[in-house]
Amino acid sequence: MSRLIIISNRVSAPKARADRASQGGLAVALSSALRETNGIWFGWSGNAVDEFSGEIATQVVDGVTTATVDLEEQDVDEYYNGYANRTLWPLFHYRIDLAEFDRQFGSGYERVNERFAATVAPLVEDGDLVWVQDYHLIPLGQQLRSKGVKNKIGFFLHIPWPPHRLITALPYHRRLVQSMLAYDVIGFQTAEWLESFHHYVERELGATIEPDGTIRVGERRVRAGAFPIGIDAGEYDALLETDDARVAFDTLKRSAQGRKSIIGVDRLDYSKGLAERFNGYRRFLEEHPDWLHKVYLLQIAPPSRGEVHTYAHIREELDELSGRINGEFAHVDWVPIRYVNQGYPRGGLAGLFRAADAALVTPLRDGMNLVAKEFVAAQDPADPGVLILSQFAGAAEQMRDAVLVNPYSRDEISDRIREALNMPLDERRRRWERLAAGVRSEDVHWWRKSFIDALTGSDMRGAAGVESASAES
Ligand code: GDG
Repeated sequence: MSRLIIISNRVSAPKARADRASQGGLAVALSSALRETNGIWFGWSGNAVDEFSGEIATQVVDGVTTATVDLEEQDVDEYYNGYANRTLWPLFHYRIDLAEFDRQFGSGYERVNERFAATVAPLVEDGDLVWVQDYHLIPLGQQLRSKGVKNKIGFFLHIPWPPHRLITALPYHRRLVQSMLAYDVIGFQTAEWLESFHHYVERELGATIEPDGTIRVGERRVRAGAFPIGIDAGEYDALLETDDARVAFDTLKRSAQGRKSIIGVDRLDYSKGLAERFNGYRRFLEEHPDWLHKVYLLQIAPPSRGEVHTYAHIREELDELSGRINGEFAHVDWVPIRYVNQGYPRGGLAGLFRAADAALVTPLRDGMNLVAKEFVAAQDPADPGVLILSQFAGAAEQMRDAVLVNPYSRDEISDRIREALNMPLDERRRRWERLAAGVRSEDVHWWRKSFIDALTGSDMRGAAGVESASAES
């Protein structure tokens, strides 16, 4: 088996075996591939230093080798806070109004990608497979090629690929996309993002798309496919057995006092549609006074990317909105929204998911959305809760048995909440069984294997199967 080299912005340092439950599913899945192949996970350490040295710090924990490098303050500002989070993230989530185009950001982004390539290239040996993760590192493949790396290199984008007309607003968009032709395989979360990519390369780069998904631009051939990421469903079962999960489950059930509970768990990010969700829930309370006192929304929203100005703004907006809704509807013994602005341990979240009667997962745009899958995995098969899912989450392509909703419409959110809270047990079970079967079979190990198979053989059968399997379900 070829050795795997994973490169991502940050490295999720493996934890000792006893702490695995506190690690995310993605980190668990990638770590197991690294362990099996004796591979390396390379990325930024998270530290800022005065001067870039390219010195690599390696660590081996539980059989997984990580290699990290420090960046300069200016790199962090321009590449991470700047181009990645203030240019690409908003633009790729269809928020061109929030995207900032700044020459400094662009040059910082290219500089860091070049620094990553120069640092990691000497670690790459003949026969290694290199797998680059996400929007921070789009041009890395080309940079690696320029350092003489001839190995197979794959790229996976965790966020949406925007429609052609949107991405053309990005200065030097052609240069960015052209750099992607250096990869052997490019993976997207869904058939929709793949289709947008196809449109782009056909229109802007004069590419042709062959029936097996190969993109041909002149002499260059690149495979692109949809590889929807999943969760580690087995690990989720184990999480539900932890003390954290049991305590959280009991606490929620006890404090609900027989009321129905709806849960939302999202990083505090404008793409997650939190204000729209609160407003939709408010519409539900206005339209259905019979539900007052009988339901509440528990919204957990740990802060993210505090250094980016927009995130401070969204926090203020939600504080105010939840305060206003609670002020308007609450009584001494009931508040309609419990808004928690902090993170929870993973086991605790799993217990809360299991205790809830419904989940509102209503991003305005999301590459996939793993919370939707975690909620399904956490349910009691005998009495499962209902997943209300945005039609604009990548997950909606696979999870057709969720209650799908347009997250921009308060009326629709209100209607779907009513539908979920009134849904008879047999329908809840029917929907959940199909959802759970998908979450279990198309899990994170399946995702990793389909991508790696595609990269090794550059064999796209796994990816093509994804699209047809999803369409049938
Ligand atoms: C990107 C893409 C894509 C949340 N709050 C807490 C907590 N979480 C965990 C969830 C889930 C993860 O964070 C969030 O994953 P998502 O998929 O929902 O969203 P992004 O962070 O935006 O991830 C996304 C993903 O990459 C993978 O490709 O699905 O579309 O945007 O696992 O449970 N975890 C803990 N405490 C919290 O309070 N421990």
